[in-house]
Amino acid sequence: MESVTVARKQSPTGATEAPATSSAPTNADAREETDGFHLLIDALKLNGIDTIFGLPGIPITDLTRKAQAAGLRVVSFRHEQNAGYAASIAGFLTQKPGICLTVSAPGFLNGLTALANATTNCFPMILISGSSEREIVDLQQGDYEEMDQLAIAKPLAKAAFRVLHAEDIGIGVARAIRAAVSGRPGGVYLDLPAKLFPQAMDAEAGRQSLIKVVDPAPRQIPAPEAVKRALDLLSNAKRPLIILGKGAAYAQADADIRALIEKTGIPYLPMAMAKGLLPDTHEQSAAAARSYVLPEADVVMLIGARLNWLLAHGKGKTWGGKSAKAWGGQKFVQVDISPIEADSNVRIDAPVVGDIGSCVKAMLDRIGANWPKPPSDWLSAIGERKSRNVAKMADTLAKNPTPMNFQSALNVVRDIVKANPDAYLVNEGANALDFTRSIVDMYKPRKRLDVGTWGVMGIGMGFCVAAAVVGNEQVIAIEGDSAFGFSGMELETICRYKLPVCIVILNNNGVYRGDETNWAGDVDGDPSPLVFVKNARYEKVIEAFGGVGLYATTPDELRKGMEEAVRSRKPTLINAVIDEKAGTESGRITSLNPTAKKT
Ligand code: OXT
Ligand code: ADP
Ligand code: MG
Repeated sequence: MESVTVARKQSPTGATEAPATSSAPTNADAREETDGFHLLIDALKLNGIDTIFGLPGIPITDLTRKAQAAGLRVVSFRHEQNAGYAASIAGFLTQKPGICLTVSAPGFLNGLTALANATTNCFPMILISGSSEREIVDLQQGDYEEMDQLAIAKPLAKAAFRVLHAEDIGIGVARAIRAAVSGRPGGVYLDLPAKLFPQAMDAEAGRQSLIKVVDPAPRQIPAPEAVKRALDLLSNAKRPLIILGKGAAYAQADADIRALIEKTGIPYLPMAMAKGLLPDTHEQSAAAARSYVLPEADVVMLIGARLNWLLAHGKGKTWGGKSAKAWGGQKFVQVDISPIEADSNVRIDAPVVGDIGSCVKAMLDRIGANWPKPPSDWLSAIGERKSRNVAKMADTLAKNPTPMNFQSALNVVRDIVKANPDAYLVNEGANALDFTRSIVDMYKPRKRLDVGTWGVMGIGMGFCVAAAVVGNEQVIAIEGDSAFGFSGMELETICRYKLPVCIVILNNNGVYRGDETNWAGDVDGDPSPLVFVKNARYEKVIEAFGGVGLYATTPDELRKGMEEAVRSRKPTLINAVIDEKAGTESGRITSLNPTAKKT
């Protein structure tokens, strides 16, 4: 279909706009028409999508302009991967698919890591990419940025669609939204070839073609017998434990989850991004006794958490198994929306399939005043381990070594987060990640945003932008110096949009630590692959964009800098100098390094 010139265009949602093309109308009775650009924008708006994260260029440059003109917030990044991470975490925070918009082949590929990461983490996101012409791509004739993007996206996405005709845009967007948020959320790819955008059609027919998705994430009510089976198991446990994962955080069933924990009296362990679902200071939190409760528990209920590597696959020594892969003897209840998650690693004795809100509600409805509270010897044994670990941590945090170490710097961050519980905490690195997770308490749900299931570096600045834009709160990012490097140029984006983001780089001069020499033993040769320029002045980078750069060598300097950043809400980067000998290989996951034990 050819593009048709009209005097004024009316978008299907009613907004009148300036003509998209410059030539005058050929006839005074020209019918109102719309085109692919406007249909896409209208389809997104109709479904309550108000923000696009992306990076302009052929063939979507005008789409970014027109979307902004039509009232969408278009947040333009310096690299698509960061826009993609922003979209994915916006999806996690809002339960609406986050939109990432990229150009064809290289831009698409740059966004693809984030799409795959979204699918892996169960974050709803839609990667929309412009693409080259089908007839040229399919004959492999060498079009501008030629690539069969749909085929490449498919294995990495929960679903992937291509739209060829303007009248199908409404369907394409509706399918993408449903796929992203229904059931287990994930990343969806939507391929829009360049020719689609200027395709014109009658405005009324265009309006009719759009779909406002009804009930995009339908509740999934668990079977009553599954709920009963789970509660029977749990109520007969001698040493019950609940593990809350990021699926529980995503579900936004905060009050009911808290009621379930408190009514049953069962100790719970939050996975990293479930910290704050109940305040970390809650007396039933067993986080400070993790290595005690996992092997000792007899019945474990997982709510929105998978038994993947982060939980040692539910077996082996972490769980009290006699050997690396042996079952520890626990019985498991698993509450999850995915019916095929159960039994993925160990036997699940009581799967409860449904959305977490409905499952938790169904459990609460059956839990009466006569619910048997967990035996007191179990609770007191946990309490003892907790106090021991908390006291140990308090000792470490009270020290004030020179140079700073991770703990003395994070002691400051812990106070600042406590004083600002609504702030988002973005966190990546290895030691910078692991120390922060255990030292910095969270007080509210969905405030801790981190490297997730893959332990991926690079989410930092994209997550910061999204949290500030859709969460509308102060953001604090605790970054390893290596981790920061993956998305550092987005400091410009943060400054451009004047976002209230305070980035603290825990700078130990390298990946894990900064004191390594090369293994060739050549003092004049190349540096070790794990180290960076010594004493790099990262704070100067943000100054280049008009932000505030600070250099902190003591906890006092760090505290003053963070307090001022939060007070002023100005984009701020604090280069916190950490002892370069302070870190350990891979933080707390040294054992996953294949040669760790040999070196
Ligand atoms: O019970 P015990 O006694 O064991 O004690 C535990 C708790 O009970 C206790 N605890 C507490 N005590 C007192 N009070 C409180 N409140 C409390 N809370 C807890 O503390 C301990 C620890 O508790 P935790 O953390 O809960 O338990 P544990 O055993 O650690 O949990 C296990 C895990 C597996 C759940 C946990 O360790 C975890 O979540 N780990 C995530 C690890 C992860 O994802 N790491 C990131 C990846 S590492 C590596 O891959 C890196 N790369 C490679 C790379 C990547 N990733 N991506 C890409 C795209 N390219 C390359 C790179 C390049 S990291 C990295 C950069 C590193 O350099 P940086 O400069 O950025 O960072 P630095 O290391 O700082 O230099
Ligand atoms: P964590 O890393 O915190 O352990 P995972 O990402 O491994 O968490 O697990 C999240 C789980 O939550 C996934 O198995 C996913 O299917 C599930 N999930 C996500 N959203 C919901 C929901 N609304 N209702 C039920 N389960 C959900
Ligand atoms: Mg480092």
